[in-house]
Formats: sequence, structure tokens, C-alpha cells
Amino acid sequence: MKRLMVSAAVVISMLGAAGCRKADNTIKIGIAGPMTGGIAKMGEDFRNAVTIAAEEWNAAGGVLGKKVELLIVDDQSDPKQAVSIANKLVNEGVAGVIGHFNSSCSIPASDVYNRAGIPMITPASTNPQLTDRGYRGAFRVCGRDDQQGKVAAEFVNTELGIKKIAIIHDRTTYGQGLADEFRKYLDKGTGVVYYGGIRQGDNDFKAVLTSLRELSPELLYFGGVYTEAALLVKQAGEVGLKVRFMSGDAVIDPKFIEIAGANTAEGAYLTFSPDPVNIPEAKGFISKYKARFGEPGPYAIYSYDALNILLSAVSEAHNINGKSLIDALHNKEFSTSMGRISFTEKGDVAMSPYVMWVVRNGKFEQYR
Ligand code: ABU
Repeated sequence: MKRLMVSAAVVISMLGAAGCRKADNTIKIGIAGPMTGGIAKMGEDFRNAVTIAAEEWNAAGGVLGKKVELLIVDDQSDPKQAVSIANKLVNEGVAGVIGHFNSSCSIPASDVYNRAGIPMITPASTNPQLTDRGYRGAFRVCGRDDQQGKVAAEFVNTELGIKKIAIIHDRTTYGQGLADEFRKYLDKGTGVVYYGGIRQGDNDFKAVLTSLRELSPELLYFGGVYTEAALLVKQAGEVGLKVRFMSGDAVIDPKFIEIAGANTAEGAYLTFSPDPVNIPEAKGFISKYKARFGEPGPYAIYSYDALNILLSAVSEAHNINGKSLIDALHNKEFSTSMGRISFTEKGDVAMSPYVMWVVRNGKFEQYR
């Protein structure tokens, strides 16, 4: 029977109450992400998408003759919590993990999964370190920040011709890492008039935005997630800082426009992968998701594909031995709702095109 859980504590206390481990009549997969906290909307998309995938597998008979059981756990976007729940998932005997969402969680949790010899596939962690540290079982179905930072900088260099830029990041592995990649690829003649960090979770950025007014940047680039991005855009308007805004994949969520306000968010540039609505294989998932949960967030389809890939690897390997699964993930090409996916030696997707998106008429659309 499929069992959905929202915290590792629940898993452990249920085992304690039962006094012994349940017989292995299911294939257990860990699902780890921010189910609560500032970016819980991303966690909700993640949970919804993997639920659809697991239900489809189970309706078709499961895998290796067993039902798929998801152990859904909440890392609260907190690296320490991520390590703690990673250990709990390993102790639960999961075959592999889909997660985590934040790079700052996926990277330390990958130490745990690597020691246990089981695969992890993150749908969303884009910081290069995740797959640059030589862990054979660490995979991602999304791109990398050295790729999206470069695309953003080249857009500024060639399309916008902007010469004065302010860069703000949220001091996280993802946010600061992305901001640094963006800065690295800017033309030499571009002036970075401000570079500094804000604190994730704060909600008043008027002091820094007011100080930027005197520097007259033409563009504000932000490395961080949609909550702080929306407040920065909104408050820039409130303090009279007229500046274009650009950020990355963690901002392309409808909540960004909702919090910032459609007029204020208009014209914001964001890097992300091409729109899946143009991919024929994605249509089935998108319509199923919409009918049940509403508009899918940006990483819903990645989460769905990540679980399908891991379960296909189980099916290919004919067992849930970690090494066999990791070999299958490295050796097989997978049919997904975003097309065919294979992994590089490092565990990155072989093809990862980033494109520029823009907020137009209150909606995200691909710039071209
Ligand atoms: N890539 C967007 C947000 C997740 C992360 O990498 O932290």
C-alpha cells in the first residue's frame, strides 16, 4: 500500500510503534524537499508530480512486481535537516532518492547517499558542486548554474548592452553561486557597481535598494529564490529605484508575479529551460497535473521525470542494489516527458539548454 509521509520523524515514530521493520513488499523511494518553509510551493509541486508518477507505475503493476512506496520527507530547505532526513531515508531502506530541491541541501545530503551507495536524482539543484565532486550516484535532471549564469551574462552582453549592473544574492550555495557565475561571464567593459548579499527570510530590503539609487544601475541581477526576488522588485519600485531585473530558475514561479504584483514584475528577465508546452511528450503530464492540482510550477515536470527515470533504472537493473541502479542510470537513455535524457560521466544531463524568459502581460513567456 502506498504510504505518503511529510516528515522523517513520522517514518521513525511509526517504525518505533510497530516495533519492527515492515516486510519489503514495496519498492521504497525517498522524496526529499522543502515541504514547508519559504519555498513550500516548490515542495508542493514536487510532491504532486511524484505522486502522479508513482500512481501511474502502480496502476501499471508497479516495478519488479512490487508497488512503489514514496517516503516523502521535509528538509525545510535546511542543510542540517537535509542530512538528518537523508540518514533516516537510508535507514528506511530506500532504493534511491529524488531530491533534494535546494543545492545547499542536496550537496551535504549527497555525502550520506554516497556512503550508503544509493542513487539520488535532484530535479532542481543547479549548483555545479553537486556533480563536480566525483560521486558516481549523484544525478540531476536540471541544468547547472555555470550554464545558466553564462546564458544570462551573454544576454546582457549582446542583447541589452548594459554597462552598469548591481548584483545581489541571498548568500546561499545556489544564490551566491549563480550570482558569481553571472558576474564571471560579463564583458570586461561592464561595471558591477554593487555586489552584496541579503539574508534569506528577511522581508525589508529598502535600505540596500535606496543606497543603489545613487549608483544608478541599469540592471539588478539577483541570485536567489522567488520570495526575496519578488520583494526586491516590489520595494525597488517603492523607493524609486528604476532598474531592470534579472534572475534565474528559482524565480520562475507564479508566486513571484503574485507577490511582486503583475505591473511591477513586468519585464523581469529569468533564465530557465525551454517551455515544456512546446514539447509533445510533455502534454500528457501537463494536462494531468492541471486537471488535478492546477498550473504546474517550473520544477513539477522535472520531479515527475526524475522519479520515472529512477523507476526505469530499477526495472532495467532487475534489482534495487545501489550499484546496479547507478550503473543503469549511467548506461541507459531514458524516454521522459521532456524528451530523451542520458547522463554524463559526472551525472549531469547530456543536453541542458538554458534560454531567457520574460514576464509579459503578467505571465512568464520564453523571450524567443
Ligand atoms: N536551482 C534552483 C533552486 C534550487 C537550488 O539549486 O538551490
